[in-house]
Amino acid sequence: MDLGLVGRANAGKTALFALVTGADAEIAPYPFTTREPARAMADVPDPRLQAIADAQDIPRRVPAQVQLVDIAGLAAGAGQGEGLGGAALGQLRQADALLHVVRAFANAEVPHPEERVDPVADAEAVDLELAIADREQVERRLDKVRKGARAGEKGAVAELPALERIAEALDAGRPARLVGDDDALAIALDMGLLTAKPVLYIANTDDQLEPPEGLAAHAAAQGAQALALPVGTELELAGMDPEEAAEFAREMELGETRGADAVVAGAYRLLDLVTFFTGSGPPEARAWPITRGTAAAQAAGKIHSDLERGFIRAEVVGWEDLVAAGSWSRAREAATLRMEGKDYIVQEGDVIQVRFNV
Ligand SMILES: Nc1nc2c(ncn2[C@@H]2O[C@H](COP(=O)(O)OP(=O)(O)O)[C@@H](O)[C@H]2O)c(=O)[nH]1
Ligand SMILES: [Mg+2]
Repeated sequence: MDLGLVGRANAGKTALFALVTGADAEIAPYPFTTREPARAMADVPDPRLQAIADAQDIPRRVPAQVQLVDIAGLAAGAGQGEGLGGAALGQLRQADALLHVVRAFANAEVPHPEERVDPVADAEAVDLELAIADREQVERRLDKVRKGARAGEKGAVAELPALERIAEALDAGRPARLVGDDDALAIALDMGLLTAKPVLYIANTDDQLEPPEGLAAHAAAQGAQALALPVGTELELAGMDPEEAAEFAREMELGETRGADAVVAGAYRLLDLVTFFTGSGPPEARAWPITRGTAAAQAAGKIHSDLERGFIRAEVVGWEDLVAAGSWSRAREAATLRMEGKDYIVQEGDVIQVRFNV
């Protein structure tokens, strides 16, 4: 699952990328230090995984992961200070969701394209740029599909009204994710339209833990959510030894969980995945992301193709019942563990052991 970073130059995209993935990245107050898209994985924090493993003394815990993509800046548009452009945006079409980093920190040493800090205006500028790129892409597709529809091609005839609705939404200043009907949204996502993707706004603050006034409202109007993260401070904390960092976080009243975890957890929720677990005993408990509505046999195939091919049945228990029971055998005794067949739709938080034969 790919999360693409967007935002104006010097908003702190690369800093967030480094914070969340722990990857070395060049963070500098010059636009366009990022040339090739950088990619790195981040673990998705999940207290359920820890609880499942703790309850059964399972040493190895393998969290779900997401990939962050920090796109290359472009020379074109640099004068306007947008820090994004056609080709760079193209690198985001594959992303499953976007993280939109918005500058809300003051630091005068870090140049701002317009020499002011205005989170809502910045967010609007980037969103407009995304919408323009989408609109151009829709227009190109419309040209093709209109021709096809005139020639009586079935697919084109079916697609045309949906495409027109997407164009209407964009022309009215609405992102494609708010087009309002499922057919059109599916087409928009399939085309990789940027404004169709789920997005999480991240206000890069000095130390505030709430997004600035107006940004949450802007996010809501875009069919999205916003959170705040003092990326600079969090990066400093990440560089300290854990005890020192904990002390510092207490003094700064930054809360117990580190903010980067909240970003990854929030982004993961955006993807609207279902998480199931394996971990019926040592040595390993693991979280597995699947699309909503996946049947047990296909879910087993995520673990290993043999498990799908030779699927007999799945033993399934809700993670809370397993934790309460303390072990797989006690969950069976307590009758909270049940047998499910290959067509069972895997539910959020299921812990699964697959019986198979190949
Ligand atoms: N004071 C402060 N500076 C930051 C923060 N986040 C990033 N910066 C600085 O802003 C500059 C640009 O950050 P960078 O992550 O490269 O921005 P990008 O262009 O969006 O990738 C760097 O000098 C960072 O150190 C922050 O939260 N607070
Ligand atoms: Mg950067």
